[in-house]
Amino acid sequence: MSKKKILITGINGQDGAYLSKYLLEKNFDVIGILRRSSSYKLQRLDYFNISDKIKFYHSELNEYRNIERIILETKPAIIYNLAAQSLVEYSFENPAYSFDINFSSVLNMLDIIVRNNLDIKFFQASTSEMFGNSKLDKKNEIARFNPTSPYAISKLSAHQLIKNYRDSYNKFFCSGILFNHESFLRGREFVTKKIVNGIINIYYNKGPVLKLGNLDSRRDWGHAEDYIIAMYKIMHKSKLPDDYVVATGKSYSIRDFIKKVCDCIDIKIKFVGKGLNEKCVDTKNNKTIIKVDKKYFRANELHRLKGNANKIKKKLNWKPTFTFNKLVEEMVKKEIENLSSKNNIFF
Ligand code: NAP
Ligand code: F7E
Repeated sequence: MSKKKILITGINGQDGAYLSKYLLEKNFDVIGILRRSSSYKLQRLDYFNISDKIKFYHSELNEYRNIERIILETKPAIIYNLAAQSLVEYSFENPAYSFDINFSSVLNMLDIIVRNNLDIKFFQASTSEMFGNSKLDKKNEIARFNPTSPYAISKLSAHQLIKNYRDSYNKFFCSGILFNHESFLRGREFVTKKIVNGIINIYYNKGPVLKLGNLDSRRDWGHAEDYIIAMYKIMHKSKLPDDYVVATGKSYSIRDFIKKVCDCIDIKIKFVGKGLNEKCVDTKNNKTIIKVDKKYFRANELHRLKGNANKIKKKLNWKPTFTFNKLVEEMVKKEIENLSSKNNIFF
């Protein structure tokens, strides 16, 4: 019997790499869409040693005709749409592009499936950013949306579209409302990877002082490995198509994250000063390791996020296996291993 084909957009992103590995282990035929680039782009898939097991197509996500050709040619059973302009701060600089990739491209793919009457299931990577700032402590699937960035608005539009197409055309289209999830494979512009990489470099490589923005915001951080299992369960174990919050239910500040990283490598630190003058200092030698920099503050901040994942826990028997401490410890350990390895990976 031929293997089931799965098409993944954003295959060389953090989640694309973890999901590809998982699906290959389950004996699926994995096909990936990459955007063309003048430089080598398969580092994350190479990290898992799986690049040669995947069939690649090249396309920008917003090239309608090319995406249609790929879908018609491959006829996958499921599309996991993981490609996105995923950096919140960049969406303030380039909202139109963020909207084009995160919303219009989703509309195009759904339209291609419906117009060609294809029997393809579709997973959309929705985001906790859609909730924005609100008084509700733990956000579930029916919490109010109040997006605070062009990124969040583009993702919310796509999220609503998934539901609309599911209801209108009776399709197996689902969204995972994913809270922040991290790993060693996280892009270095995101705060967790930036902190781990920055602090390890200072201590092992004499890197420059790390500059960060708002240290007070709080996030519900899980591990990417757990979150791609949630994606899999939503698409393979759910009888009916639906949307699910994926979260740990705990939240920590950026400051907490810094403290835990320093704890892992046995550095004693203290925070001194206030606001833009705040610094993080190594108490052993009084050396400044982190400075607050205005450049990394956003036009509009989402102050705190915490999710309620009871629905996916009950209906699909999913639960996170990584605690906050275990996540940070793994990120630190792998960053140190990478720095001391000859085949240093640079994302
Ligand atoms: P990521 O590491 O930033 O990966 C995004 C992928 O999308 C990259 O492979 C990127 O290609 C690709 N991409 C970007 N623009 C594209 C374009 N114009 N055409 C084709 N491909 C394009 O993101 P991630 O952390 O894996 O997240 C996966 C998905 O989950 C994203 O949709 C994100 O918005 C969503 N999400 C993530 C989180 C999280 O905490 N990680 C939480 C909620 C939702 P390059 O490799 O060429 O850059
Ligand atoms: O910021 C603060 C920043 O960029 C987290 C994406 O995967 O998760 C991610 O979006 C917090 C924010 O993630 C720096 O102000 C301080 O409050 O790591 P981040 P994010 O914005 O939460 C959601 C769920 C997604 O869907 C997104 O695709 O950290 N912060 N200083 C900083 N953030 C960054 N990036 N850089 C700093 O220097």
